[in-house]
Amino acid sequence: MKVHLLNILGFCLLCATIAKSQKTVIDLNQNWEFKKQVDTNWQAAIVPGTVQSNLLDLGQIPHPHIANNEDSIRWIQDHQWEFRTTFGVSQEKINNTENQKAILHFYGLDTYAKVFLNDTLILEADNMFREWKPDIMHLLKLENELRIVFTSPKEKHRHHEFITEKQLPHDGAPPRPLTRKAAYQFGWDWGPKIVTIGVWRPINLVLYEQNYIEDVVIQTMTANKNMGVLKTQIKLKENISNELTAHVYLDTKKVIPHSITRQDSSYELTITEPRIWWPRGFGRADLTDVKIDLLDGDEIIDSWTGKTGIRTTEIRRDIDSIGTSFYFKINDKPIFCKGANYIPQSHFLTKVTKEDYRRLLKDLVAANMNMVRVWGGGIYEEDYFYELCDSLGIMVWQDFMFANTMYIDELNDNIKNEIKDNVTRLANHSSIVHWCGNNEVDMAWQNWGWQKQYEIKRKDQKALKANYDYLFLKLIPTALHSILPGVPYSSTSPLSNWGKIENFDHHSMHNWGVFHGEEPFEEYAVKIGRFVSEYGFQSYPGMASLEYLFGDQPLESDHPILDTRQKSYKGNRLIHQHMEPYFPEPKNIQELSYLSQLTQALGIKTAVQHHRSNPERCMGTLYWQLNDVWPAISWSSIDHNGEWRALHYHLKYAFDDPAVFVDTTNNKIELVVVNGVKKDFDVMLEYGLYGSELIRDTLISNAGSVMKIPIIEDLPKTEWCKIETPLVVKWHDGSGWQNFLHSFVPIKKMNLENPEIKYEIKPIKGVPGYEALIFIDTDVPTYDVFLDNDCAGHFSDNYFDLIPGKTKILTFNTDENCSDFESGFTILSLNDIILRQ
Ligand code: BMA
Repeated sequence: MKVHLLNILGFCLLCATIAKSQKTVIDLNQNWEFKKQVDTNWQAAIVPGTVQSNLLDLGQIPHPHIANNEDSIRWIQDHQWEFRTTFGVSQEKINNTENQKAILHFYGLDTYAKVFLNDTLILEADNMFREWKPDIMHLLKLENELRIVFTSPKEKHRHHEFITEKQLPHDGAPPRPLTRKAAYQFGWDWGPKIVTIGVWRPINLVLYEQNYIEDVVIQTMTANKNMGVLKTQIKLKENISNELTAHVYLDTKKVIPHSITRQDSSYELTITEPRIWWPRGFGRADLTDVKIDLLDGDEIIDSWTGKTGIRTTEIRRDIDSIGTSFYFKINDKPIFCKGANYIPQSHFLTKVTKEDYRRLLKDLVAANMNMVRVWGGGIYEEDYFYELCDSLGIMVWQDFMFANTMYIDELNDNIKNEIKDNVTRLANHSSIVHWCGNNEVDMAWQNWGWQKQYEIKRKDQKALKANYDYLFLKLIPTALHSILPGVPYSSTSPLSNWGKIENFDHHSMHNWGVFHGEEPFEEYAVKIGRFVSEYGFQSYPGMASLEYLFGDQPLESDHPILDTRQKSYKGNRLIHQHMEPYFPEPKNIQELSYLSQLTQALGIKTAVQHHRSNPERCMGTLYWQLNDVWPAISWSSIDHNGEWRALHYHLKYAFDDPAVFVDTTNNKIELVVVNGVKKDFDVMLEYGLYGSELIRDTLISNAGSVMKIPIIEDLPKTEWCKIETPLVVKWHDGSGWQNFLHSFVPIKKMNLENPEIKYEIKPIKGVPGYEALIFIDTDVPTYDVFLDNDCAGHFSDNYFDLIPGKTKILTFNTDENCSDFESGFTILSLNDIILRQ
């Protein structure tokens, strides 16, 4: 195999532009090849990339997201695979052996890898989440071959006693608990089993002479408008013999030089009148640019640049008059957290683009959320994910990657290094306000009967529980706090189990009473946790996803292909069970998609309403789940293709500030106006039964307030609960009128009329892309109007109610050329479906 000339040329160009003593970083992500270990033919590979992503690119496997293909690519994960590349290094660097140093920096190998440089073993990797930096100077030549041999997790653990003799709890494939690899890949109740193998993050060669800045951690100790104190830790790659100096620049202003006498040093920087970082709704998410120059005498030997958001974070878990609180304070201010649980966007992680991250987090913001939980069965996300959260003012609840199993102690050293790598990498992201040990491990161990289900012997139970306590109460928080002293940490989510009503008075809660407990949606109004970090309900994806996943099969609602997309033990029965009280029986797959999405939206909106209306009790609401890993029947509010489900549109209103709800839980009818942000609003309200004159009201919705306005006071519940006329609710908070219809009887029992919906489409932008304004009117109250089009694009609003005399104006936009938008435009409403029955 020939060393690629471009690598050498690229390297020499780099040499020319870099001061002699500074480090040189060479990207080694080109010219890769891969093959099954037993084969002889190498094929070109994209790195970072996995075996699966490369085989897909080469057209050698079918796409697992279509039809039953998931099964037909499973063989890949049972084999051993090799990747290789070559690279050149200049003569000058090799000869300069006295001062010259070299490491290979592997940002992520998935997972069991033996790495050979010029046929010498330099690394044995065994954790997908770790970074590796073997020293390779002694092996460097003018022409080098880097070869990585991957062993499959199944093969690796084939002889482990927890495979051959006993079990650990595992929902997916058995080696999952034994391996430090993203748990969702072994199968989850919303995703397929695709155990990837390969190089999933970049590889660089770093050449340096004396030393360089390996890590910088900046932690805010004090943040107020007068003063900010930043603890700055600088870690150098090598020990030092002579004193060095660090020059720190904040927003290009130089701060006092700091002398560095040790490999690890730490000092405090004080800034007057700092620009403070706030979460959305509480101020600007200001970030401060940081540059650190490392000097040896007058010579700059390395520079580090980054950003920091100056802010403090705190978690409050106090005994109070209700039970035990659980909430966050940012810059000393209690913040109501509204958001979603995030799962990995794909099994093809290296194919997730910056644009995918941008779109998803913008969608989160568009639905007025301020927090996202990176769930523990996935991955520590890409830097870019957190950079976006920093700049958008999104708070991140960061789980460590442990979920739904027990962990044996032989992993502990590996885990300790994993925590250090990831906390160091993520430490400077002001968006991360909370670190959490794991997802549902403690709760499951105590409540799910694992001990019996997996026939775990008493002795092993004791050892597993002891190691649980050691990991999540000692090892992980100690490692975290050794880097970021005092940052908010909780050992697990949830800290309290939904099984008993009194548990809702304490801690964090995953409320799975609705769904796993099959309770009706009304229970969301009664069971309100202190911080509800999970709750959710499933629906079918939109038609575009369904058409895609069906491939060339007929689109039928009882087609067996759909069974491949329902991974929950509950099956689809529960969706129908919760749909039945409110909506008619769907007659085809399009109605099934639409009605199941309205059912999901109704349930989750009920929960959000009651969580937000009771801030004295509840200070956080994170529904399960924001996104999908593939096109599926799932809990997500956004389909895998980026299309919003009805839930996401409805959440935009439910999470808004102010949000207006109708509450009938106290046997009276009240309008509830919730304002969770740091701003007062003048609100105009109009409400009343359709057909009667609407009552007009104005009020000031103060920052952080919940106002309850009794309406229709002259009728007892026995009467109003029979009213078949919709209640019209309109409000204006300075940014345009909004409205909805509320029905007192289940909507399918309402006396609805057939609407005549008129619309006008005004294109405002043409090729490339397409954008249009849409004006819509109706002649009778019309529920849950759903607009659709053949072009993949985004409607600014959807699944909305229309009130006669009130023109709805919205936009559609797409990057695609969509010349036939008008002919592909369709409108469906709940009135249409109910009247068609
Ligand atoms: C929660 C999550 C996931 C799961 C979801 C739906 O417990 O933590 O494990 O996918 O419920 O069952």
